[in-house]
Amino acid sequence: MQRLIPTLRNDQVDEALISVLNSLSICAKEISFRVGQGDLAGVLGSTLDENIQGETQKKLDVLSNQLLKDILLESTHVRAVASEEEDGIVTGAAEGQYLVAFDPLDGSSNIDINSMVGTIFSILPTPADNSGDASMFLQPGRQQVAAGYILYGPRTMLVFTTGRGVKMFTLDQTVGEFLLTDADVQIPLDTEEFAINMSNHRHWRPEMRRYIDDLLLGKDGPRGKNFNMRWIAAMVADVHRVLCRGGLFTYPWDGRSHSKPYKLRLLYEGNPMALLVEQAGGIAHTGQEAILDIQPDDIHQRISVILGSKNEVAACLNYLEGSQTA
Ligand code: AFP
Repeated sequence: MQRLIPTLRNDQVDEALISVLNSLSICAKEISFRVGQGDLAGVLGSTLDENIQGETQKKLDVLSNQLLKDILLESTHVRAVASEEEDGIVTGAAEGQYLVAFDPLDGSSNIDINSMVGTIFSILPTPADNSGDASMFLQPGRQQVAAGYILYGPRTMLVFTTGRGVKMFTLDQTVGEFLLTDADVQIPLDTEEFAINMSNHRHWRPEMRRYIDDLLLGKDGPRGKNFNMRWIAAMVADVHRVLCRGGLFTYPWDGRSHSKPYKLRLLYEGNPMALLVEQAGGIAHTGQEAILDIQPDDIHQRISVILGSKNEVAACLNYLEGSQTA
């Protein structure tokens, strides 16, 4: 099986980007080890701090964030990083060609129960004006030069795209190498599986409630077939399942909080996952527009997400036709 760097060279990826992806793979091995140690290394539980999102930080959130910052900002190819766990951007080499936005440990609420978590990353080109401030990151997701995630599950997997399709690598713990295990990921066009946090049903727009209610009616309803539901409460794991066997994943608009009607972040959750899904033949949408077309106005901006199997996302969007915000 092919290793990471030869695979990237086969795809004619430029050496600077290869170096950044290799830095991410080094972080992945260390985080994988720490996640795997859990209580044995005293890294479970929460800190006394909150992040910019107002969320209590888990010890592993902070550790993973620090590790990614340290290793990425050592690189002369990284101009700056933006993180879910950082209020603002952290600048690096003035000559760095790339920006890296990341969620260091997505699914933190799963850490203490030994469920799946992951690191999500998005790599953007440093803009020509190279302002050195957060505005550098405010680029539509279509500008990403690479995006992906590391999933810390029974197997540690590195999944990413550099714009030439989606590849999956599995960490061989015996030699500490990521080996290519899927060279061309394709999302099935149709599915019988959906992923949503059903406890928010009463807060959704009526059009989204009707779409989900029709899924639940199964073959007795207008869809004419039965559906199954999965919810891992870690986007990285739910999207991995969609890439592996199809499905529809959504975290739609809800009226719980008028200040925060959306849950998922654009820069380091929506955009990287949207690039992967589109590269694998699926659709990634907000209900109003393709996620990759959004012009960001803040590095921690949140959005509605509907992504997965092309024909099922299209069916969902038909229900939402004309609704203000899905
Ligand atoms: P945490 O990282 O705070 O656990 O949040 C994970 C997440 O941002 C995303 O990965 C999940 O899909 C979603 O939140 C889960 O949200 P619920 O807690 O509403 O299930």
